[in-house]
Amino acid sequence: MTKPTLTYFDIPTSRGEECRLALFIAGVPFTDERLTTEQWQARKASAPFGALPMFTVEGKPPLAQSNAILNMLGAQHGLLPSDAWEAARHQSVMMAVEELRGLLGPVNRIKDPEEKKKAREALAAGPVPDWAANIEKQIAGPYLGGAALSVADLKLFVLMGPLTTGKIDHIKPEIFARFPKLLALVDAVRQHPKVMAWQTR
Ligand SMILES: N[C@@H](CCC(=O)N[C@@H](CS)C(=O)NCC(=O)O)C(=O)O
Repeated sequence: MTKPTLTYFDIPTSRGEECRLALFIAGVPFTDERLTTEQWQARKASAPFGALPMFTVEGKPPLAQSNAILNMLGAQHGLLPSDAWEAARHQSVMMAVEELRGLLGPVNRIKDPEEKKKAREALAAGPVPDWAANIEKQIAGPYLGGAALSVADLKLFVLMGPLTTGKIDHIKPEIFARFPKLLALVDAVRQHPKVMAWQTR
């Protein structure tokens, strides 16, 4: 059996990074395939939904959609609760991460700096803190479900890392000060020994 392959771009962020983190933490040996834009354009038509990440396991067609990949890895490797209701609650948070990405993504692609600033400030004034307030209510602490790390924690961490460290212009990290559980979750994942090992490998 050959190793599974996680295909994404060579960037330490977003949907591919959360899948790589899950694989690394689960201890699954995998081929970390990183495509250039040109390589991706040549393969885009063959991806199930024309987007990355994509997870390929011998004998099966490629699996796409970050949440589907994370759900499968989580269920296989103890990174999702075994209780079906609690697992579904974790999945609802992962879907909420995708909803926020759906708001942030189009703004990231705005070319005009003034227009981008205005759009980001508008998100920071309402939709982003409203989203964070809903997530805050879901967190048991330190992780989403309590003491056990899950794929939903990894997804929240990958999304929130840049937002809480001022890496997204015009979205000030201070807007998250009202959400101590969310900040503590991000810190707990950042300090997890395997997350640190992945980031310093
Ligand atoms: N819902 C999908 C979204 C996938 C997606 O938008 N991927 C982006 C990168 S994060 C992509 O492949 N962009 C390049 C393209 O669409 O050609 C998921 O969660 O995996």
